[in-house]
Amino acid sequence: MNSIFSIRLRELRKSKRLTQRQVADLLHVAQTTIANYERGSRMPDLEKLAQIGVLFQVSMDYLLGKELQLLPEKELTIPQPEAYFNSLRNGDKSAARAIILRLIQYGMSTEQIYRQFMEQALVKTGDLWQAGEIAVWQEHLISEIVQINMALLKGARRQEAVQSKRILCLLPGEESHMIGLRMMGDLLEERGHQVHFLGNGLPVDNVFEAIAKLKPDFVLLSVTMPGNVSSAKSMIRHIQQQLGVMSPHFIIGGKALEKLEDPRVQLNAYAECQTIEVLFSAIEQ
Ligand code: B12
Repeated sequence: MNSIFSIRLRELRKSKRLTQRQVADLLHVAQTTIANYERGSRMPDLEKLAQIGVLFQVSMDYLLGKELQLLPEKELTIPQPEAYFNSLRNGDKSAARAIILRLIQYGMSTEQIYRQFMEQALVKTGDLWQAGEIAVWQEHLISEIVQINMALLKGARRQEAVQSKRILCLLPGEESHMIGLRMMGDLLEERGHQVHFLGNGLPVDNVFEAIAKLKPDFVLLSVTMPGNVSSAKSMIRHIQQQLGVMSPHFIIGGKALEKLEDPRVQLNAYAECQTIEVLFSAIEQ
């Protein structure tokens, strides 16, 4: 086993005043893995070794025992949204992942990464799709990589449920735009709420069953395509009729609602929100 690697990892971790747990969370591994690396009883694979290098801004050679070599200047600067978009457009999963890891390392919040990198890239994708410069398969690929990166970020920011509002997230009717809602759910979870994401395509009876079993305080619905507003409306009406005063509060959001006049009243929802700040205050007031 490479004892120089274990010594260097320990030194680097201490110099950054990080605990083994924090490093484990950033690298998306168990704390025991880091303990084993530092004990010299286990070596990381190449991908993890590269991530450790990015995390501590040193080369892989240095980690393995060569002279100290700092990472090249370009790898030390904060990645820009354009670079992230380009990695998505090229379908370059590992470049996209490396950018997200660097943003974590620079201490950028999940909300900032979601807003400034992912949402911006997705909106740009939509504009290019409309202009005929991006095909639907590319739009699918980009969405897929973004969701993989979101899971990476979520793993790095594990959070215990402490605020204890139970929240169910789902999409009505034929709606398949789920990234915005996922972002809202992740940010609520990071804040300590208990969130379940049920995704799309669930018939109303199934949603009813889930609500009866999970007993959420709030159900979050997202509607992007105008044609799905009526499904959201009938889902809310159906559940409210079945459960009466026991019905959870429905919070609606998504671009389709921006074109409606008073969507909250039209859909008989508890609140209509588009931003995380408004959502936090609706849930936590
Ligand atoms: C990715 C994408 C897809 C992916 C979705 C993948 C997935 N798993 O989510 C796929 C490929 C499946 C897809 C399919 C389609 N799409 Co599409 N898609 C997009 C794209 C590029 C990005 C959407 C996105 O994730 N945005 C980023 C998120 C973060 O933003 P957001 O959803 O707006 O959410 C924000 C807020 O609205 C809010 N929010 C959203 N929901 C909720 C809910 C609550 C409770 C709260 C509090 C807040 C909230 O939170 C977010 C934070 O800012 C958009 C372009 C765009 N401008 O958005 C087009 C876009 C939405 N799609 C469009 C179209 C036309 C389609 C298709 C018909 C054809 C196609 N392009 O393939 C199908 C229809 C599918 C269907 N039945 O739903 C159009 C819609 C036009 C319209 N209004 O009628 C757009 C705008 C593209 C365009 N420029 O024309 N799409």
